[in-house]
Amino acid sequence: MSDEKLEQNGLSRRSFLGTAAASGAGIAGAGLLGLAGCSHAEGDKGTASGAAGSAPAAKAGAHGSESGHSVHVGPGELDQYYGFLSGGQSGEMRLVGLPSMRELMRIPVFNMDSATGWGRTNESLRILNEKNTAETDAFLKASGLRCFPNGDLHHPHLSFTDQTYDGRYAYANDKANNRVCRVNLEIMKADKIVEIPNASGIHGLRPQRYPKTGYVFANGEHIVPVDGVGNLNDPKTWNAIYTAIDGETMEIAWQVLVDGNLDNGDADYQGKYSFATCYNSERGLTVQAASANEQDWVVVFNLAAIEEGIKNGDFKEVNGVKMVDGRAEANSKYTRYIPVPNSPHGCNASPDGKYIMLNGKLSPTVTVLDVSKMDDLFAGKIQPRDTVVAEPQLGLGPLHTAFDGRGNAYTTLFIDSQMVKWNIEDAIKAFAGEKIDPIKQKIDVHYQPGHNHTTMGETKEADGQWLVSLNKFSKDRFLNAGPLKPECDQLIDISGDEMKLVHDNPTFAEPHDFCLVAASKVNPGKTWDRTRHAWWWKDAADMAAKDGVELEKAAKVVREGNKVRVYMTAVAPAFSVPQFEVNQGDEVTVVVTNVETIEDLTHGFTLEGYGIAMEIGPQQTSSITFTAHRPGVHWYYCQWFCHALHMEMSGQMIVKPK
Ligand code: K7E
Ligand code: CUA
Repeated sequence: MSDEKLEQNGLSRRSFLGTAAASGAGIAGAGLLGLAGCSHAEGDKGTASGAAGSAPAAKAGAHGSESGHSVHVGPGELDQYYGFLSGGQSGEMRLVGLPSMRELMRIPVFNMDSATGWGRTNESLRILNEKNTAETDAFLKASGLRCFPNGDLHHPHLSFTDQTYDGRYAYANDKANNRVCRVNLEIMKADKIVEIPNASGIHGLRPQRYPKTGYVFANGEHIVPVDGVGNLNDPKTWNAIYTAIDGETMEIAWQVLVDGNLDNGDADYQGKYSFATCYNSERGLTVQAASANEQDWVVVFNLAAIEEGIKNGDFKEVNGVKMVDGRAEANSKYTRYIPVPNSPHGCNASPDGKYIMLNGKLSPTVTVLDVSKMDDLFAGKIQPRDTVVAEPQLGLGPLHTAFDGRGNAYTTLFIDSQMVKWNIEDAIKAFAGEKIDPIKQKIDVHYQPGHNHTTMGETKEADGQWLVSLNKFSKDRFLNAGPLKPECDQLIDISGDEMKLVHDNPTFAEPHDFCLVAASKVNPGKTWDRTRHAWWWKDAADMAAKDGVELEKAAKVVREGNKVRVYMTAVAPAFSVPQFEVNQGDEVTVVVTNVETIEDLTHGFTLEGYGIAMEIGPQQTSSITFTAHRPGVHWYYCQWFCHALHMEMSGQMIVKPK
C-alpha cells in the first residue's frame, strides 16, 4: 500500500505495521520486501518522526551521553575497543576503534587491493589459492584469473579460549565464492583461506567457545545437488551443508548433510552443541516458495555424537571430506530440528551460556531456547518445542540480538527501524503465563538495522558498555553522496538504564557484523618479525637461498633462461637496485625486503604501466611475478610516503624489445 493510500485511510505507515503485528496478520503476506522498500522511500512519515524522536539523544551524544559515557576520543587518545567489521561485498575486513568509530585499518581478504598488492603478490596468491578445490583451480585457469577478484565477507568472529577472546585469530566467511578465512591478529593479515567443497553460499560463521576454538562452524546457505545425494534436475533433492573447520590447521574436520537451508548460526558456551537457523525448509528457489511455510526451524548439532560417528566410520567421503547424514528424515542422532516461526535469521547465544535466541525476521518474535534442555532433546525425553522457554513479540522484522551481560537483550527490528531492549528473564516469565512485559525500551535507528553488537557481548565477559546498530540505509543522515549511499552504523550507549544514541558513522559496502573486543585482548605486532613471520615469505626465501642471496642485504639480479629474479632491499629513501634490464617476454620476479626496524616505516613498490603495486612493511619481504610484455623504460617507485626524499625513492626497469 502506498503512503498516500495509508493516509487516506487515516493510518500512518507505522501504525499500519503495528496493527498488522498486533492482529497477527501474516507479515509474509504483506510482503517483507515491499514494506522495506516503502519504508525508506522519500518523504516517509514513519522515519521522519523517528528521526525527530531521537534528536535529543543525538544532541546529548555530541558531548557524551548523559550517563557520562563519552563518545569523544580526543587527539592522541586511544579507543577502548577494537571492532572487527565486515566489509561485505567489498570482500575486506575492517578494523575500527570504539567508541570513536574511526576506521583504523582495512584488511584485504576476499578482494584485490591496489594499495597492498593483495591478490597480486606471490605471498597473497599463495594464501588465496592454497586451499582451493581442484575444480576452482581449473576454473580460474580457464578464466584467465590468478585468484577470485571478489568476495562477500559477512561474519568476522575472533577465536576463543574458555568462552572469551584469546586474541589469536579472526575468522570470516565468503558467501560469494564459498570460502572461510583466518586473519592472524599479530600481523592483521589473512594467513589462511580455505574453500569449502560440497557447500554453497557460506554464510553464518561462528567459532567454538569452549574449551577453545577449536571448530569454526560455517553454514552453507544455498541448497545444491550434493554429490551422491542430489539430482541436478530435481531441486527437492538438493541440500545444504554444515561444515566444521579446524581453527588451528584450517582443514575441514567434517560436514553434515541437512534438510532445508542454513542461514545464521552460533555455538553454545559449553562446547557440546551448535545451532543454525533455516529459512528455507521448503527448499524453494524463489522468495515466495522459500517463505511459504508457517514455520521453519533451527538445526541443533550434537558435536560429541558427530565426532563419535566419524570415529566409527558412519560417514561418506564426498570430495575428500567426511560427511555425516544429519537429515531430519534420516532420524539422525547428529541433529535435531526445532520448529520456529517463519524464516528465522540471526542466531545468538546469551553470554550467561543459558540461551540461544532465534530472530524471527518474518515473525515479530524472538524464540528463546534453553541450552540445558538439549541433552534431554537428544535423549528423546522431550519434544523439540519443549526446549523453547520464551517467544516474546518484539516488533517487525527482528534480525539479530545482542546482550549487555546484565540479563538484557537488544534486538534489531528491520522493518520498524528500531532497536528494542528486553529482559530475558521477564520474557521467560511471560511465556510461562505471568502478566509481565519484557520490553524495556525501543529507540529509532536510521534506518533498517541488520546486525547489532555489544562490547564483548559474544563472550562470558559481556560488559554492557556500547551497542552498535549496523543500519542498511543512511538516507538523510549524511551529505548526499550520489545514488550509491553509505550505510549507517550507529553507536548507542547502553551503560545506563536507557539506550542513548550518540553517534552516526557512514560506512561503505557493507557491514553485516561487528566483533567488539576490549583493546587489551588484541596485541598486534609493531613491525614484522623476520623469525616469527618467516612463513609469509618462505617461497621467496627458498628461492633466494638457491640463488645465493641474503634477503636482508640483497642487491642482485639473477638470470636463468628467460626467468629473471631481482632481489633488492628498501631503506628510506632508496631501493638497493636502482635499475635492472630484462628482455621483452621474460618472466620477472621482484623480491623486495624492507630492512627498516622502526615501526610505521612502510615502503611500497609500484611498477608503472604493469598494474603492479605492493606493500612492504618494516622487516617484511614481498614479491611479485609478471611477464615483461611491454618494452621500454618503466619506472618503479615507492608509493608509501616514507621520507623527505620519498619522491626520489625510485628506479627503472628497462625492457629491451624482442
Ligand atoms: Cu543478517 Cu549475512 Cu549476518 Cu547481514 S546477515 S544483516
Ligand atoms: Cu619508501 Cu616512500
